[in-house]
Amino acid sequence: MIESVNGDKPCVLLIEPIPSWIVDRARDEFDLIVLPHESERPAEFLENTDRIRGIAMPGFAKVDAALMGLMPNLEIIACFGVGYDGADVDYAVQHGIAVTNTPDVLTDCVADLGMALILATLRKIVEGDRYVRDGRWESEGILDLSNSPRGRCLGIVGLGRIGLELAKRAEAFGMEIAYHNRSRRDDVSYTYHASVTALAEACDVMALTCPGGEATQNLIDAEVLSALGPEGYLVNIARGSVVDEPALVQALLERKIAGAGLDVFAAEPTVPEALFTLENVVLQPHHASATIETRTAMGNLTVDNLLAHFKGEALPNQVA
Ligand code: 8YV
Repeated sequence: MIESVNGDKPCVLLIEPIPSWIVDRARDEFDLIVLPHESERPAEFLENTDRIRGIAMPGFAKVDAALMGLMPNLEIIACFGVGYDGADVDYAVQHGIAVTNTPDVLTDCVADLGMALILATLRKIVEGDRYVRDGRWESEGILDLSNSPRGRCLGIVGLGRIGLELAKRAEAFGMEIAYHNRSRRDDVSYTYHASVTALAEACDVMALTCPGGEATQNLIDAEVLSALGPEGYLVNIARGSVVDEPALVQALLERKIAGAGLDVFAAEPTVPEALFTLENVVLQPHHASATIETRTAMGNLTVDNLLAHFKGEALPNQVA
C-alpha cells in the first residue's frame, strides 16, 4: 500500500513481514511505502520509487540490483534480521548504499529453537504428540524408544554468536561439542574440523548456524549427509540455501540419515511435500527469532538504524 506523501519525512520502503507495531512506529518516523514480501510491484509503487531513500526488509527478502536500480535515491537498506543474504550487498557497496542488520537481540531465541529442534527430533516430541492425538498409544501400545542427547556429539557449522549460544545449551544437556568454521577459533576448547564432511563423520547431530549466501550455498550436500550417516540428525536454523534440499529429502526418504529438524527451506514458504509424511522430521515455519520480545527488539533496531542514518549519526549495526 502506498501511504500519504509527507515531504518532511524520509521515504522508506518497508517489505513485510515486520510486526504491525513496528510498522506503526516506522509510520511515525518515515513516509512509508509498505509492500508484502514477494508481492507484485504495483504500478503505484513503480511511480514512487524515486522518492525512496531507505528500505526496511527481512534479511531474506530479495532486494537485487534490478529492484535497487529502480531507486536512484536509495541510501540505506536496514535488514530486519541478523542475515542480510537477500540484499545484493555488492551492488549496495558499489552505489554507496549502507546495509545494516539486527545482531545480538535474536541470538538467544534462535539458539533456543535450535536446542528445541535437537530435543524434538531426538526425543520424538512431535511424533509422540501425534501418536497420542491419533489414539495410537491406546491401540498400539508404547511408542518406539527415542534417543538421549546426553553423550552425543553436536557438530556446529558456523560457530558464531548463535552457534556459541547453542553450544552452551547443548552442553547443559550433556552433549559434546565439535564445530566447523572457515578457521579455528582460539577462544574455545571445542573440537575443530577443517571440513564439513569431517565434522559430519565425527558428530551425531549436525546443526547449521552459519550465514546464507553464495559462500555457503549447498554446503550440506549428499556427500556430507552420507557422512552424517543413518544414526545422524540434521538441524537447520540458518538458511535453506545452505542445504542441497533435494539431496536432503532423498537422504530422509531413504533413511540415509536418522532425522531432521528444519526451520528454514530453500523456497520459503514452500516446503517439499515429501517431508510432510515423514515421522522423523520436525518442521517449523522459519520461526527461530519469532517471539514477541525478540521481533520487537529486531524491529526497533531496524528503525533505529534508519533514524541514525537520516540524522547523519553513526549506524548502530552497519555491515556494509
Ligand atoms: C527472521 C532471520 O526470521 O535473523 C535472520 O536472519 O532469518 C530471522 O530472524 C527474519 O528476518 C524475519 O522475518
